[in-house]
Amino acid sequence: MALELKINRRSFLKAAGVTGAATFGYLSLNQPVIRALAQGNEAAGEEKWVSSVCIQCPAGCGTKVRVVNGRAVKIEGNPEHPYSNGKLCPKGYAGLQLLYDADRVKSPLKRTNPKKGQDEDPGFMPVTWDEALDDIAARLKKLREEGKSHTVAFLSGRNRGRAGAVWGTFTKLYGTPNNLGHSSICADASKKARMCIDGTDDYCAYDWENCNYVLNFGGSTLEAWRPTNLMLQRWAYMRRGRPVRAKQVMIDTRFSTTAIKADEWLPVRPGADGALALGIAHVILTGGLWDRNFVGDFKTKGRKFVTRETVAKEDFEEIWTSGLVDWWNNVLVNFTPDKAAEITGIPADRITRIAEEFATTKPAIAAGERGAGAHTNGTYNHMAIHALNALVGSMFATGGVMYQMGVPYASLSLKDDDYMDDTAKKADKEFKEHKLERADRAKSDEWPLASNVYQNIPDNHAKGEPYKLSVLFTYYTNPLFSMPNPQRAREAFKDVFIVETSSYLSETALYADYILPDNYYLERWQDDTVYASTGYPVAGLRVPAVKPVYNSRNSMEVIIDLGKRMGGKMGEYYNQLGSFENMLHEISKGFEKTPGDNGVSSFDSWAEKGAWYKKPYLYRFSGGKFYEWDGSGYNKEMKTTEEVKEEEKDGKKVKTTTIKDPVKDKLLKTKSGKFEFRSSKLEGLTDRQKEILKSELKSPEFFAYPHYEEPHFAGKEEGFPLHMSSPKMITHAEGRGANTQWLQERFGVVVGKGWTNWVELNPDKAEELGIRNGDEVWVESPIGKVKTIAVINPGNPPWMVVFPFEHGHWNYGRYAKGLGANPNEIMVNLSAVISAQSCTNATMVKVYRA
Ligand SMILES: Nc1nc2c(c(=O)[nH]1)N[C@H]1C(S)=C(S)[C@@H](COP(=O)(O)OP(=O)(O)OC[C@H]3O[C@@H](n4cnc5c(=O)[nH]c(N)nc54)[C@H](O)[C@@H]3O)O[C@H]1N2
Ligand SMILES: Nc1nc2c(c(=O)[nH]1)N[C@H]1C(S)=C(S)[C@@H](COP(=O)(O)OP(=O)(O)OC[C@H]3O[C@@H](n4cnc5c(=O)[nH]c(N)nc54)[C@H](O)[C@@H]3O)O[C@H]1N2
Ligand code: SF4
Ligand SMILES: [Mo]
Repeated sequence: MALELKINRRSFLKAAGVTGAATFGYLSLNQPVIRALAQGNEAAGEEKWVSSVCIQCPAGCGTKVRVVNGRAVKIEGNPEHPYSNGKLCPKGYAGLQLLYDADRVKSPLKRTNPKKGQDEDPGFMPVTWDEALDDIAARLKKLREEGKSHTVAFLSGRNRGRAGAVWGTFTKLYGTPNNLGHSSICADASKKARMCIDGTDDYCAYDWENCNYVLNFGGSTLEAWRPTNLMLQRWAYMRRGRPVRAKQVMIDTRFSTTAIKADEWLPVRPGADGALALGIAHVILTGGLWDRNFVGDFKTKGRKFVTRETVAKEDFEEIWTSGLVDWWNNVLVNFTPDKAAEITGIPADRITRIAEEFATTKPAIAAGERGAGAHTNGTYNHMAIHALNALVGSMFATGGVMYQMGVPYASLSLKDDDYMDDTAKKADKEFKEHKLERADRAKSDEWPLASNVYQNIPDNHAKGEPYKLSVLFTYYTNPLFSMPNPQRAREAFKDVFIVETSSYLSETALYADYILPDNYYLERWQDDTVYASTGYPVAGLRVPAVKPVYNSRNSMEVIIDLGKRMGGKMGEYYNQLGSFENMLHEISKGFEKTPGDNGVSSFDSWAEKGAWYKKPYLYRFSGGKFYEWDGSGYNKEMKTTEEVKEEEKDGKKVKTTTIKDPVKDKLLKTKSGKFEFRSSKLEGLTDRQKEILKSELKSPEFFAYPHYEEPHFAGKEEGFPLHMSSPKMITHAEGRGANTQWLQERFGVVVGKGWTNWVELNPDKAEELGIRNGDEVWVESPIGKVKTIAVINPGNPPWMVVFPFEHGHWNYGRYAKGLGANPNEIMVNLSAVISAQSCTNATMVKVYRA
């Protein structure tokens, strides 16, 4: 440290030629000398660096935690983790403040006031872990005996690694179908859209490093999306780190940071992304610009699609796609750039130019996230966007789109199936036979393809349909805050017995009957497999950096402990399993067979390095064919094979032919084994399911195609004039970051605001409304109004009101409580068809001075 300590901060910055402005922000903190200066001279005593993984967003960046005398004093990016590469986003560095937050829940708490409400004091009383868990186990056992096990629900949000499996096993053995997630308030529209047309129910992974043109429909590359930290690094590489600079086109309803930094911003009308994508598809097809290797061609060479002229099916031969001619004849034939311009507000000649650039500047990617998705038509928007990737041949191509490969964990030797007793088996059977529904109604005829319908749970419970809930466990999710119109949950959940696992006094915690505080992420063991992003698999590991500061326990261990207390077959299973830590040891045995690129091949080496990963991505589309990695290159063609077997059966020779289609099995998992412009998944719904879906659509005849479905906006008919969107800031950590002082200080980096959120208004609109910068204003929707501060932003279109998410907590500790306003309080609960994506961008409001 001696060298660094001799340099004072100012003279160093001068010598390095760095201006004050350039050191502002997080990137500068990665430079080793500044880092050393920031750490100061506190290194006396025992020092160690422990590997962990950040969890302030779903990126899962590997970290290194500097621990001095048992206290964590610094978090940095883990250079061994391929997402971090030694770097973090601003939130990652700020994690220490949450660890040492004085308002953390310090021990298990039991409610003494049976009345629940926003203004009710729960009268929490500290209890021991044994008291709490025995009491909860007794309640759960009684419900089981009464035949009501299905009324117990487990609601989880930020599940990482094996956490989802832990909840899955508990619900399965207990006998409830209610293992519920939060993905419908997150980003299910893009996942379900892909499932409908290319067969994979997941986000895409993208080869950004090799991509030359990005059409981004509402994915907030420089502020959110995922994995945020890696996206920031890739953006820099695409723009400055290589000889060919990739072009970035940002399609957003606001002049976001990404839009500011992109080459072009297309200020699309809210919910109109699907129309833009169709206009682009029309230009690609009429211009003869589609990828012939992937899509195929007319039998007559040189022929193109012609506006307003249908095509005979037999005239076109598709290769890796299906349904193109049907899609053209039904949807695209009249969907000219002029039509797209009318809907999107983007001039037709600009749409044409962008389409031509996109199709000719290869490799190109069309992507996006909640911007295009969080609308009633969000699933169809994403189908239309994703279809562009097929048209230009980007599926599995270098610089294109991939799917995330899984981590080769060893499976547990203990099989939960063997420990299902009669109650568990009955619940499982009845659910599979549709006699029993989930509390959110996902998988019912109304939502057959939805993974979750989180935002409807309060209404379903209130109506008693499918039934009333008795017990609700919440893990890493805050339904009383993060869903649209959370008043519904505040009312409905008054009579539900809630067990909350948060380490913070969240809004949901105020309704809890028990709080079982989880260890903070720097205090616990937990694996962390990445979401779709790199394509190749990555598994991080959280190693406890410090001993729990308070009397908290890892929720994963707590649920296993609770399982043991349940007795019977369930108890047996959990006694055999032992602990979550055992589970991690066992799954890590998979690394013995497949060592990571950094040499990780055991639990110990995983814990030391903090990450296992294995490159490269195994599949590649090139020159019209699919190839698989054979150890040295993409040399193995993925060909369909026929295996004919002759067997003797009952004295007769029987011939069986097995067709193996590796592309269909591994990549394009649709019914046709192709990328489907006409979705067999949607056409394959039951008659009843189709009837319900079509009844929701304005264009029911197009239900199986990527198409523009006119969005519904709450408040439009009642005359509310302005569209409200509620995006994430780079300093925002989902609904759980408002207690981080460092981030709050500069929460609105671009607008220069801290410790609050705000609404952004266009200057002309503000003048019309008599509102000045900094004025207190009411934002009112059909369901209520909230007060916040106006920010006049010349980049904001006149029809938009931008209202960032994060604030408006009525609990959550001294730093968060009472700051700003929660846009969800005035957001009407709408869900997109098919995916049940909750529509964060579909409420209309009025704004006036307070
Ligand atoms: N900093 C930060 N990063 C995060 C998270 C976080 O909490 N903080 N959370 C993570 C999670 S859980 C998720 S799901 C992802 C979400 O990542 P994103 O989907 O990228 O995030 P959002 O901010 O919800 O929305 C993206 C953009 O959509 C725009 N938009 C709104 N309406 C429309 C529209 O009609 N059309 C178009 N084209 N754009 C529109 C918004 O202005 C915003 O810029 O982010 C992840 N990354
Ligand atoms: N207006 C608006 N609303 C949105 C969004 C938006 O952009 N705008 N984004 C949506 C999206 S993309 C998402 S993913 C959701 C997120 O919404 P939620 O699923 O509700 O997630 P969070 O709001 O982050 O709440 C997480 C909860 O976890 C608790 N918690 C924190 N640390 C720990 C821990 O270590 N252990 C445990 N067990 N609990 C912990 C916190 O107390 C908090 O109550 O919000 C959605 N809502
Ligand atoms: S991108 Fe997400 S996981 Fe990575 S450092 Fe930032 S908040 Fe943490
Ligand atoms: Mo999310």
